[in-house]
Amino acid sequence: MGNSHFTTRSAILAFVAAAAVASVCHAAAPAFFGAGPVGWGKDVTGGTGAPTSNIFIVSTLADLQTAAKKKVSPKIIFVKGTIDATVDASGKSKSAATYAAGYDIQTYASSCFTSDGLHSVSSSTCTTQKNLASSGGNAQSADIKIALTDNTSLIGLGSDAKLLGVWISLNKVNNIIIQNIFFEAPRDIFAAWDPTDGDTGNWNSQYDAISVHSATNVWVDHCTFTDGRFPDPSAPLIFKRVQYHDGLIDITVGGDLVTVSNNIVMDHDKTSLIGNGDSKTSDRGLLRTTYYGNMFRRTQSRTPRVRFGQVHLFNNLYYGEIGSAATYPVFAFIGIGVESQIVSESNAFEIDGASNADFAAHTTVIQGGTQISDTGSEFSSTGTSVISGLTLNGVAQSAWVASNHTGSISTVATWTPSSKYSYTVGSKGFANIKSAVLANAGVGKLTVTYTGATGSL
Ligand SMILES: *[C@@H]1O[C@H](CO)[C@@H](O)[C@H](O)[C@H]1NC(C)=O
Ligand SMILES: CC(=O)N[C@H]1CO[C@H](CO)[C@@H](O)[C@@H]1O
Repeated sequence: MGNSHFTTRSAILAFVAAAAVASVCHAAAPAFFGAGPVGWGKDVTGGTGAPTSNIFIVSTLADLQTAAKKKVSPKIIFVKGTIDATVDASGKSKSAATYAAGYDIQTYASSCFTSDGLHSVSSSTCTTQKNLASSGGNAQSADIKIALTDNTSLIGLGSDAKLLGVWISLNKVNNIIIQNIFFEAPRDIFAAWDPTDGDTGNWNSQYDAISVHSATNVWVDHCTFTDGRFPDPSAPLIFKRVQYHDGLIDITVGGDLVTVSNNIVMDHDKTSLIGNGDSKTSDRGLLRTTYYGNMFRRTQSRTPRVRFGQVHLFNNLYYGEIGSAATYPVFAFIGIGVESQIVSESNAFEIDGASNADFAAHTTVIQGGTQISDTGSEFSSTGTSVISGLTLNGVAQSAWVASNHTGSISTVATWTPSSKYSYTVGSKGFANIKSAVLANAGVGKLTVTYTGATGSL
């Protein structure tokens, strides 16, 4: 309360077509939350200014595919209602058989690996299963992948636009807006077991809700992301729990100039990866990303996990759970990876019932990095009262380092966000940050209408 940037609950994005040209405006949006992207993605315009021939309203996966493939620019794709890529046109759930009849994950696992999962073995059954996984994977990818083109906005109409099981691929494209959409994370039906990943192997999957791969100028705003109907604990146990999900918003291979704002990001493990390899030094100077006004709720890790990038986190609300009853127990909110340059300002961290040592163990994890700077973040183990003296980089620094971090970490910022772009830290203090984010984040907080003509699909 008391801060005008945060008190306006909803903004109206009205898209009204006049004559041949749609006037696309963010009318009446509050200065901070809705007007336009702040931060590294500040220059994003997406499909703004699209003529009506380049404006499409889609309600089916097929129409979304068609609209995405149109080679026109600038372009606006409005999503109306629910598009569910996990079911076929008759409403039947897609399964391995949909994409590769004869594939069975249990048969794949038992024919390709020793019973402890630690070693690969070969057999003709394994070869058959791997071939089916490969062709099935290609078929699933072609089915659920929506590759957007330059200068595109993908925006949910009203407050109930949903993309379920869809993979939005931003691959070598520039200038994209994604707004006001509920995303249920896609699942890779052909998840692969890697016995050499970690000490005891791991399942890995291919699809993110949104992949920013070598793409630049991207703004993801006022969306909701979740595993939804397919929470990780519902997956089968084969060696370990099968992990059908990859990231929600992953930024890799030279992705750059990205803003992720005002989203609810919840019930997921590997949430937002920035940089996918310690040896990818070509990412130096890139992967620049700003996150503000987001709620990360019951996310296990990577909010975000950063390599190389200058990453700015401000006014985000983190809500984690620990303990045996947690469905998505937090491993660590922020991953400090190789050459990462994270500047954190006025974030709110909540883990109910957590001790100071729990916060120290779960707020950050050092994964090859050497630096993080923070000012103004606060911690609460009750959801209301703030733990005094517990800071990310302040007096309790020794506790952070001692609890789980080998070596020391610099708390001095290596870059200054205000020298790169103008922004306002809208809320300060745990309670103000929490109430502002709860009031503003996620799908349905913008009211998006469009009454004009559309192009033909
Ligand atoms: C995207 O928009 C920019 C700025 O108007 C323009 O220069 C560029 O050619 C557009 N890209 C495509 C593929 O049309
Ligand atoms: C005490 C504590 O939180 N230990 C954790 C340190 O980090 C490793 C992984 O990097 C975890 O496995 C430990 O549980």
